[in-house]
Amino acid sequence: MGVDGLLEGCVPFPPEFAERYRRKGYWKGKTLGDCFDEWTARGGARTAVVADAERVSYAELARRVNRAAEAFAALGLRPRDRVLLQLHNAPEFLYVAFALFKIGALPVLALPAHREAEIRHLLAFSEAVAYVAPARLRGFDYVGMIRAIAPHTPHLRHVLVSGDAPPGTIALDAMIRGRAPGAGGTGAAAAPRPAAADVALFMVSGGTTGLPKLIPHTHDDYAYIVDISAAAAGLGPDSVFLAVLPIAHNFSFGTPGVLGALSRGATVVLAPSPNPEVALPLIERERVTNTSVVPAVLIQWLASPLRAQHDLASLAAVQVGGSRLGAEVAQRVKPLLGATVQQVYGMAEGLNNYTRLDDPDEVLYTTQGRPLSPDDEIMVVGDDGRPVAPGERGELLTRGPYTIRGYYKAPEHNAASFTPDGFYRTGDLVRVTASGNLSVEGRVKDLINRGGEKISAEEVENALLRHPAVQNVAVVAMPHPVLGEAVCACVIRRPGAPLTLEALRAFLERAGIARFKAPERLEIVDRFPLTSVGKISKKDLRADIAARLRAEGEAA
Ligand code: OOB
Repeated sequence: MGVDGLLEGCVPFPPEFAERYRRKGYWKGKTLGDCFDEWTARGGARTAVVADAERVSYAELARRVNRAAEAFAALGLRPRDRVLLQLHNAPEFLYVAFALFKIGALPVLALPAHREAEIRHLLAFSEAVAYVAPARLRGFDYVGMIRAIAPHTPHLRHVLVSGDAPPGTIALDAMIRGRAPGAGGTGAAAAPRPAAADVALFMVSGGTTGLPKLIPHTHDDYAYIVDISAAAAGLGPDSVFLAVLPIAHNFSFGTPGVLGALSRGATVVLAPSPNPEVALPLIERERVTNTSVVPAVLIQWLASPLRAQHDLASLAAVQVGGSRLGAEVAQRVKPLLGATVQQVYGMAEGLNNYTRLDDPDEVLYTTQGRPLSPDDEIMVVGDDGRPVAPGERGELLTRGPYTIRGYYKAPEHNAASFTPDGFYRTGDLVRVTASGNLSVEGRVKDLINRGGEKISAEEVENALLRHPAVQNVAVVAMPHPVLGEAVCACVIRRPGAPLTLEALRAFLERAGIARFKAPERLEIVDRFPLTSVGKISKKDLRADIAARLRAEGEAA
């Protein structure tokens, strides 16, 4: 056990902060499993989850989660065991996540798009004892992947598969429906119960340096952000929330996302994809009132001819976040979708800023909102680390009742990512507007925000450096009309070695790197622009590419 009974490798909130957050009633001393029991008891026969043709009531959701919790305990999963969860937007995701919360085992939320390189790292780093995935999804064979990795991961004991579970794996469906060996007993009830102050789950960060980092949230802090974000989103028992982004992402999982909707007795509709041909008919069929999307998805919906063919009148509010939403796009939401736009500037590490539903249009369209908790502390600092003058641009630092104090087992990285007094350095350049809202205007961290998907430049560079034709490489963001940003690789070639974009992409795929990280443009260069201290000037590289794209656009 670490300090304060917190999982070792996690940085605790200092006692005076923890005490204040409890005294003010933010942290209620309930685990997410306790919260789930309250939500499902209240929800009863009402519909909790809709997916494909299936409709699951709150009562049935509780039964399935309890069976899964018992089966997991019978399997030998213990409090604090890590479980790598790589499920898509399906009810099984919720059965597994809540069952793990109940027994105090810790889900690590991987994205369905992660491939061998990321999964191998996450399994090894988290020392996960179990891995949960679909057998196949969108043509990808998850079982084949884990079979290739398993021999190198000594901690991994169980592979649980939803859908057709091949020999050597455990069928998740049987566990949830109570047919698994050991299920149906009182395993979970007899097992030790987790403490609300302990870690509940790990989110995966896009990372700014190298491989993804693990973000530990406690039951107390996560239950709090679920609750206040659900309130600020205006969710209630009559709401129908459509989850279109991967629910492994903080935005659609718990801020407010699926958990926020369930906390209010609302109905969650799980969409297998955010594409207009999937999402828009679901909005009509299920009378969806709320959803959360990244700007790239919103832009697709607004541009789709399908929009006019479906009755979207039920939509009350659309949350947009994950990357910067342009004011021109924001102001088209009301006329074209009939819904109020709510800008969300959040991060898996914690802090969530929202515009409020009753804000004036100016605020709704041109700002990324303000913190949700009265105890979210924010500070905008200049290069010298001192607060800038009001209204000036600087890096946003923050700490508060649901913002982590450190990444898991990453003391060196934490020393750079947090100030000595516990503020998280967001790496985002912001300005506080006259209305007291934040405007996100850029970033200091070396990361590409591809339609909300965060990509570490260093991680992609390290992978590309292994290509025989690559002598040196700098990976930078280039402007993209829909995604906002896309990945561009600037490469100095080894003499005489031919290289194409397709070859680079295929190389990364063979290396087991998630496809969304692969460059969409290759620039062969002779040398890199340098800063005054001789580092590669990514700022100049970005400007070069942007200028080149503009010129190409004009020529075309
Ligand atoms: C969300 O979480 P992450 O962890 O994938 O990414 C956080 C980063 C922020 O630091 C910022 O750079 C960027 O994503 N970001 C935005 C933004 N929302 C996030 N940049 C500009 N405008 C926005 N509205 O992306 C996330 C987590 C919870 C809720 C919503 C988004």
